[in-house]
Amino acid sequence: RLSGSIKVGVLDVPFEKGQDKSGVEIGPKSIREAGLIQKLIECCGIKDVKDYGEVKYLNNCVNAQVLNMKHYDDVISCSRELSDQVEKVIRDGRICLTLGGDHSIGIGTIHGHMKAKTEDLAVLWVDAHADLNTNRSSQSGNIHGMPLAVLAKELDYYWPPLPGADWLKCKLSLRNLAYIGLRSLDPYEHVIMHNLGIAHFDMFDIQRYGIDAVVSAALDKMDPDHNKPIHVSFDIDSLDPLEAPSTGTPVRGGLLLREGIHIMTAIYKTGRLGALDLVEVNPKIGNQSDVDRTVTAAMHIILAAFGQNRRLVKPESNDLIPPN
Ligand code: NNH
Ligand code: MN
Ligand code: MN
Ligand code: MN
Repeated sequence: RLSGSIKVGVLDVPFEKGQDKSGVEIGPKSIREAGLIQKLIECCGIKDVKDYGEVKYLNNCVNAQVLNMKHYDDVISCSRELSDQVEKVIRDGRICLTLGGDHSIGIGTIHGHMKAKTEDLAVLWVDAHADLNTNRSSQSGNIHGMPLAVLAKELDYYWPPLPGADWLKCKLSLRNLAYIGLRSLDPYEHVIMHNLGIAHFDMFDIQRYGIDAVVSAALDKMDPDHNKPIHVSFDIDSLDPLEAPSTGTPVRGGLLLREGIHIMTAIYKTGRLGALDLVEVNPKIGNQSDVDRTVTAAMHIILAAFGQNRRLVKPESNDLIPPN
């Protein structure tokens, strides 16, 4: 079995300052308490899972401010530390599984992955939202709606100087990015998306072509030669709120869990997954059953990425239950 030789490193980022709602910082804890590490071993057959614990940061650019970027200093300080941690996990020869926290942590995880391997990463962003706002296009000032614009080579020119962010050197080419699950973009995000020709597959595409064809097309677009390391950033709000109600900005009409699992299985099969982020699980939203449903959905997504096989297999013996 392929997954037997995989090595995994798990990182928690209990960070919530990229958005307004309290609770997303306990996402990592809730996913772990549902048995994450044990399940990676038992359900995926992974023999080597290392726990890197929580990312802790010191606010090392206190009071640095940028127009319309809430908690700018915290986000930048946390991203810097996270980038170093992700780099370390990957340099240890492991696939880095990062548990968020809000989606602003995508800045640090992708940056760290690029530092460890190459700027030429393929990034699959599974989300209801594009997270492609600059500080001037954002209508909320929440940085969890901006990580890809911060990282994008092609959008460098649209940013004012970013104090305390001189370490943020690697940049992602938007040609290496593909989206699945989009259904809620801000006006300017639509413009960037189509102006720069970013590969995107929305709910209409999924309904029309089916999820299997959509993942293959996404892989072809972001990585035409099928040789790049892959980074998947999975926002739990890509799933339909019936599947994952406990999240800060639910949008109805989303992915079925079945489709989310199929995406991750396809990624696993490439053998090129380098890092996975699972973000925006907020256990303070909804009742206990909503939270359980959301956490188990997140678990299925993660396990599929690490090779859990849900297909029916032929039994070893054909003997029926013995008669009385
Ligand atoms: N586009 C909105 C914003 O920038 C919402 C972003 N919210 C998310 N993104 N949950 O995944 O504020
Ligand atoms: Mn997001
Ligand atoms: Mn989202
Ligand atoms: Mn379009």
